Amino acid sequence: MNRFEILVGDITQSDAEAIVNAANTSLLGGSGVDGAIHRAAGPELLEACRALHGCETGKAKLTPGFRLAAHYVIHTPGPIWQGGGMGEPALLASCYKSALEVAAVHGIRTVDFPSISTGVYGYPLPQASTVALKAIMDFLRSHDLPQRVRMVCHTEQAAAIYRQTWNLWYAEDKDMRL
Ligand code: AR6
Repeated sequence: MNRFEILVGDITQSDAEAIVNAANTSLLGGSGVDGAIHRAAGPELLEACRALHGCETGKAKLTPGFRLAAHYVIHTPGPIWQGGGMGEPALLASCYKSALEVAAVHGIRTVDFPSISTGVYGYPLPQASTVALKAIMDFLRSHDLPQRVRMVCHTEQAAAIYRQTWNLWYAEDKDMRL
């Protein structure tokens, strides 16, 4: 099994043990992938999120997946893009790292990510993909869990940008190849 893959799809349909939600700091739902995950998981997800009392940008918190095929949802609020000089890259990297740490601590073997911050929050995809792939690859190289991580892009165009970034930095990575 390749430890890392990039694919196109709807993350609410994922068969991974955990999916990551590009949330906001209230954790009380929203539009985009957050709205889609809440709709697919059912109202129990909102109740579970209420009990968490929010989450800081760059941190991550776990809930059950309820009606999703995924057993867990790992919620992480990404940074809002403000031009790149307000700590956005470090915060975005922290989202991926925190989500993977939560997964590892809970013994979760497979995790699917959406492209955090690149919708409503406006983070440009080329920059976001560089940060995302570095954070994921650094984590996988130093941890046995999760065994597999996938980037689930909503469009072929987004996946093409992730693949381009992959080819630029990681094409030599034989153990993790796509
Ligand atoms: N599966 C996979 N990816 C998806 C899906 C899906 N079903 N739907 C959208 N995307 P966004 P953000 C992609 O806006 O930028 C919410 O209101 C989408 O194409 O969902 O982190 C939250 O509550 C894009 O590339 O998240 C926050 O307030 C990516 O998911 C705010 O939006 C992220 O887009 C968070 O904004």
